[in-house]
Amino acid sequence: MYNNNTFRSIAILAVAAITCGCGGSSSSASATPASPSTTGAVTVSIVATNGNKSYVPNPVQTGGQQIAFKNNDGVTHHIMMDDGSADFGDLSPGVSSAAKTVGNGGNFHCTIHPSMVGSINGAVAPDPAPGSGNGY
Ligand SMILES: [Cu+2]
Repeated sequence: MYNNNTFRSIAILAVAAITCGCGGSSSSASATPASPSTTGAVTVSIVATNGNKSYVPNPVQTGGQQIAFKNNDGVTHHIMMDDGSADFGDLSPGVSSAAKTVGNGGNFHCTIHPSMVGSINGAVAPDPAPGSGNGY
């Protein structure tokens, strides 16, 4: 249960986070988040913070193509291969990552929400154990 001051602080922080635009090197005034081209790549949609159901499709089949992630969720995600071979960076809502080569595949996760697991060219990554964070 929050009192009014706590709630107001959270609301102000949320607005600040949305309007900040921190970390971007672009000076573009466009209202649409810039997304790099993902032509020819397999694009994985990030749909929720929901264990191994966070991505569509999952598992991902690349057929040797590059892979990119598009954040169709409402919060920022940061996708990385478990083995560190590819890092797709911070993805704000609506933004697509650059397309990257992922070799023979493997498992990946969100560094912000470790319960968000997925797999490339393999079996479905197991849902994280209860208690591993983000409601799991
Ligand atoms: Cu995330």
